Amino acid sequence: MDSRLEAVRDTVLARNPGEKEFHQAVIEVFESLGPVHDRHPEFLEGAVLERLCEPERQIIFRVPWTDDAGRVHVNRGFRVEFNSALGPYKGGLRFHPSVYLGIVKFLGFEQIFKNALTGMPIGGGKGGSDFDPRGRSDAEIMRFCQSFMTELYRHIGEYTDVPAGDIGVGGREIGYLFGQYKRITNRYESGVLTGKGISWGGSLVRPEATGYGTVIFAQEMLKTRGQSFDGQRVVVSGSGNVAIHAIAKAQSLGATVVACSDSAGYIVDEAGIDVALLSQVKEVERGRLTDYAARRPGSNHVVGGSVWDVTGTVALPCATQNELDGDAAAKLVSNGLIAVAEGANMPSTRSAVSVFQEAGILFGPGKAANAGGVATSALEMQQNASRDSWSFEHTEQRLTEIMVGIHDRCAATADEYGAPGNYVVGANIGGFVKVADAMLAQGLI
Ligand code: NDP
Ligand code: 2IT
Repeated sequence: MDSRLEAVRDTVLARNPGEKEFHQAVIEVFESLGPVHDRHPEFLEGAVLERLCEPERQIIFRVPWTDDAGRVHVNRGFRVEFNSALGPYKGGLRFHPSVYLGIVKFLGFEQIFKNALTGMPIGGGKGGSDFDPRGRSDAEIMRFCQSFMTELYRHIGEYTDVPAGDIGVGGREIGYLFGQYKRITNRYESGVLTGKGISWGGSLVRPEATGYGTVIFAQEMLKTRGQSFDGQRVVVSGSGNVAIHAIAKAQSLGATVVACSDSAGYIVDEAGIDVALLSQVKEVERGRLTDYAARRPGSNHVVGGSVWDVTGTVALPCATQNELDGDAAAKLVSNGLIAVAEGANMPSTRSAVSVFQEAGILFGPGKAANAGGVATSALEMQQNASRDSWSFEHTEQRLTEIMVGIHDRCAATADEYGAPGNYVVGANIGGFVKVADAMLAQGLI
């Protein structure tokens, strides 16, 4: 790392003790930014990095709720409003027991650069709760969402902060959150949340957008080597929103997706994952991958182990942070991998990224490759602002243009800074310069 940035890094780490995922995300970005500071001494003089690493506002709140038996539970709610240089804070809400401030800050920090790369007018933020939705009834989920919004509503708004989904938060939760926001404020403020249902202000393609976008980004990377998805053998992790639509898109481009996973294990389906069955099991029935294996002849469910043991030419990690480590990366490489695109946020550890890059694997980092979700959220905001709704084809076309644009900007930025083919450098510098310029233009903020 550039020595001028080391002191800033040390201060950030010391000021935020114990937040190891936030540290990891900060270090990964700083490692790319030395050359930018050679060309832009004004970023150092203006202490842009010091400011960028300190969220504009952090909100932590109590979320009390009752289960179906009348028992009281207390969870912790978070919203980190990280940076509004380019637009209102924008980013998802995650409901998962592992959520704490360090996770929300890593996600919010990544979101700043991702959102800048989309070219849309959106700042960066993230939120969530350590609430565990697993095994909870619809009524319990609703009561939790209503309690969560009873505090959150005073901090958000279409011009202020616009949450959406992430792990554990999908269309059902956005519905309950929107209903409670409307009830408290007495405003039908469509643009306050994205990922809404189609009949009440949502955008077509938003559910598919992250997974589709990840595959479109990977396809653009493959094209630079004269290849495509056609005939590739793809391994996916996760089996939630991002994974399911990544699988569907990859198969529509001629690939065979042979494996996907959840937190209990993985399935191998040599004939190619049956997306309709996977969606029925995971999205409609909210079941487990064992249910898929039981209903799909020829598929196997493997308990424990790692989905990355399965041989593939393209890997799409679409579950969670740090799910793919250096050993898994080495195994994938030795099994013939040619490309990785991150549907999840920071799924590859730093040593995994080094293994991929040293082996010359095409590697698309999450802040570029999974930006299609938030970009389509921005398209939803655009439709809400004009009280319009676009067709699936038009919206998908916009998503495709945005993803191709992100790919090309990352590639061009990497070339410009002497790191051809390095999408990590391209994404970090491309996102950073846009935000840094806007921050300087807006004075000391
Ligand atoms: P979902 O809740 O729909 O699905 C999450 C999937 O990941 C599930 O299969 C889940 O398994 C698995 N998973 C979650 N946590 C863990 C864990 N600790 N260990 C192993 N498996 C785990 O979430 P999404 O599909 O929306 O999100 C997946 C990833 O994509 C996240 O990193 C998210 O930040 C990122 N992302 C999401 C976007 C979106 O638009 N939704 C946009 C951009 C990025 P199980 O059910 O067993 O817990
Ligand atoms: O990580 C992400 O980009 C998301 N979870 C989507 C955020 C959004 O506002 O659509």
